[in-house]
Amino acid sequence: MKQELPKLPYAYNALEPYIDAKTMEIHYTKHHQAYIDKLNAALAKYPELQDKPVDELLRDLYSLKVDDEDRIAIRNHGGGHLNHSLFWKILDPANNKNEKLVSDINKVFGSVDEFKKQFTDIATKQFGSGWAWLARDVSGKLHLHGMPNQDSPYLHGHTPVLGLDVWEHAYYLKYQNKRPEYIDAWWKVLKLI
Ligand code: MN3
Repeated sequence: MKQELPKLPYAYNALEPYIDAKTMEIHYTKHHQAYIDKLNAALAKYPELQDKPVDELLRDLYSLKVDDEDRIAIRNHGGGHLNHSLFWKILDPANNKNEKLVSDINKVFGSVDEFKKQFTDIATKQFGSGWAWLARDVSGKLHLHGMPNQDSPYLHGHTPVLGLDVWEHAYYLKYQNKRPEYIDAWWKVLKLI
């Protein structure tokens, strides 16, 4: 089965004024779609992999029987597809606070404010394109990661919980080079914690 763009559960302007409608539209219909198209192209000659969930493709990336260039494409575009699918969900303005997540954050980081400080620092300092991640390891413990490009926490067996896209395409129209202002706005949109 070919991968498809998941439905965006809210309008492009739903995150205004923090994330503008034009950025949302381009990010979702152009950038996310391009990752999906390129992932489908990379999987075209491996029918046995097309029904495997994308997170499993990433968890098992180095044992997949694929050509090296296709492995790179699966890493980049499979990652891009999954990362953005999660990004739209966690920013849903209909989300409520996730009490379990807040409780786990308090246990690991001491407070939500301290967690935000550390996560913001990673997002701010990520060199070039990439993401800041909060992810759970196999035991459920929370970890912070800064990862380049579209690399996913699944690549090292972690399950992503919160991800902040700091590629310039995520903020350049509204915030230009001011990544810290975009990160600040992103926290205002996030309802989960
Ligand atoms: Mn993006």
